Amino acid sequence: MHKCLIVGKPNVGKTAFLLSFSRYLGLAQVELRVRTSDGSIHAKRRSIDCAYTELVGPVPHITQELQSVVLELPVGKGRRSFELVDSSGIMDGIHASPVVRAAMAQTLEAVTAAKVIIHILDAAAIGLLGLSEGVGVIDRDLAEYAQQQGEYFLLANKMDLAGAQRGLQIITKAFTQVQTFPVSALTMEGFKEVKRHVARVI
Ligand SMILES: Nc1nc2c(ncn2[C@@H]2O[C@H](COP(=O)(O)OP(=O)(O)OP(=O)(O)O)[C@@H](O)[C@H]2O)c(=O)[nH]1
Ligand SMILES: [Mg+2]
Repeated sequence: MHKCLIVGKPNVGKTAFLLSFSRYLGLAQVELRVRTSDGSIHAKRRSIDCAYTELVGPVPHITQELQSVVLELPVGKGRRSFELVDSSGIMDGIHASPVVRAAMAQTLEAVTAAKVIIHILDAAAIGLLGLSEGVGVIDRDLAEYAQQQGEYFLLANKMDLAGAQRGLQIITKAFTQVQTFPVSALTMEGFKEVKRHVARVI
């Protein structure tokens, strides 16, 4: 089964996208497969509303492991399953917490194994902060690496917020080679285009 890995800096909306896209594809509940950085695996079933309350929030580094759901999309005359994998946020520099460092290492390892990489940026934050502060070295490095690895595209998230249009312009100028979809994990804006693209690459 194809794995689509969601990556990006902390707080950009990776987990919100995982859950919101699952809802968009018709799920009311998710069976989350959680893989911690020490290698243990467990599953948890939640309604999407409960999972959102539990797993999404404004503090960075909420997600500290890989967590995935199996989803289905119409492809040709049939349907195809794929695993959408959410990861711990990665950032520039070396974090003070060993737990966060281990979680980031797990994300980077997953990047090297993924065939489809969905890189999320916070368009509203980038609009506010501008190019040099808003787009991290880690974002540029990731784009360079992932483009050579396989299917790779960007989601400019939080398009529902003020400043996101400016952020989107900055993103498209900074990543001219990369297909970019403006989305909102809150309103599901842009999900139709993402769904069509994912169906092409899985
Ligand atoms: N307005 C708005 N807020 C969003 C959107 N997507 C996510 N958020 C908010 O952004 C914050 C971070 O969302 P998360 O999904 O937890 O971010 P994450 O990238 O998984 O963060 P880590 O797990 O810490 O790496 C939460 O407060 C979300 O409600 C969006 O499209 N629009
Ligand atoms: Mg998260």
